[in-house]
Amino acid sequence: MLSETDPQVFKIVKEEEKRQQEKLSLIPSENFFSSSVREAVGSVFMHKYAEGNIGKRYYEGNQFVDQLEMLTQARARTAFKLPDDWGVNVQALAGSNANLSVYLALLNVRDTIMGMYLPDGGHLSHGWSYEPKKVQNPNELVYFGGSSRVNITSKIFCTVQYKTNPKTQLFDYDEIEKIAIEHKPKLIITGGTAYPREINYKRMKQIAEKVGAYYMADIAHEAGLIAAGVNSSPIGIADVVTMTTHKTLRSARGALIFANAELIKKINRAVLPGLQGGPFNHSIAGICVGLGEATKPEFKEYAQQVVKNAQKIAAELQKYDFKIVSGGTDKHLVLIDLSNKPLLGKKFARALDYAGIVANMNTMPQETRSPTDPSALRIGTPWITTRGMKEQEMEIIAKWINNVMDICAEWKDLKFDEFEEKIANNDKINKISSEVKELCIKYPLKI
Ligand code: DSN
Repeated sequence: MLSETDPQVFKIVKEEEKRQQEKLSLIPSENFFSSSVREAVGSVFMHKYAEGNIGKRYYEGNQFVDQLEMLTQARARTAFKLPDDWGVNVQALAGSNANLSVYLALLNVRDTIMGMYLPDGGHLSHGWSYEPKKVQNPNELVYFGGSSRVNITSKIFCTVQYKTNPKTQLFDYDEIEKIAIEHKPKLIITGGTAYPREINYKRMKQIAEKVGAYYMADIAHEAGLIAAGVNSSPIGIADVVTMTTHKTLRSARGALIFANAELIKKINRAVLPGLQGGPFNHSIAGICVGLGEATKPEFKEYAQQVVKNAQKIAAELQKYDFKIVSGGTDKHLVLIDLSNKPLLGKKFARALDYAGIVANMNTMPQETRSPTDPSALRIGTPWITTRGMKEQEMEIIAKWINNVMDICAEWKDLKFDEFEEKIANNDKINKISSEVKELCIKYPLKI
């Protein structure tokens, strides 16, 4: 028993459990898994090395790992309605590894990759670099990065990034096409972390075809919504589809890569021996269980409710004069532009956390501030929907969010540490935190 063998770690685990139980996670990339998923992740599969692929391992003793990986592949095929001539890799340890494997399989050093501009909602692994202390021109529709090549993708490849349309905050497909024609990327990427709208995958594939590029759709955020048929799918349209498994898909932490039979062979070689050693069989076990859950009718209802909840909370926040990027959401996430409010993302996220509402500061389209102190707040509904919350709870949560903004407005000009001192022991914030706790008790996590 951990409590006896290592009380120090046990205590930290219990404190985290209490935090998760008593606070509302509105971080759109987080979710709470079933006890079956967690049991599989904690299983004996964590003890086994299994470099290689099914039936062709470098170690003996993989009879059951092979069975597990075959079942996971089969469930992934079913969950994402894979065409017969597509294959799946379930071994990538995380989303960034999955993306790097695709690049390693399909590209050469210094090839050009074209992804979405990170502050507009792209992802680090889609080619991010920047110029320190330089404010980006929000009116330029294309971005070439800078000397600070913080992500390995920008060290290896030439990068060009497209932005959302400044007026609509949506993908501007004609503009993306122009950029692609001019810069001839070898790979075009969509997807990311803070784009609240559906992407027209067919149009993106047309653009890629026009310039002779591969098209990779990274659906990490919306994978569960796509599996449930609530968002449209790029499977069979894009050349490659990558995703993490632990966000809306509500499986264990890991990643899946889908591609046609020819590309998936190259990608398998890129995962191993290209980038990784042994797969995390225990994570694959959890992913397998989660994929099984994701094909049940209850999961479709869950995914539908996730979107309804996100749309409801966005609409409620608009009533309190919060500006919602792109005017709403098609998905599980809502990006709140705080430029008309007293607090921006950093202070607001910390104040909300004291009130028991966990969110994250975020950049937004036309951002002129640093990602360490940006203009927006990102929220999402996967976790609170797993708790069983519905539209009426979204009304309550939106009200709390607005109350926290009102309470903290008077401290908006304080330095961050002084601001935190004010909110740390504030009666009004503490009262909201108690109310949040009461709501959480009504919708307990099944630990
Ligand atoms: N960390 C993920 C997110 O929060 O969106 C992206 O990798």
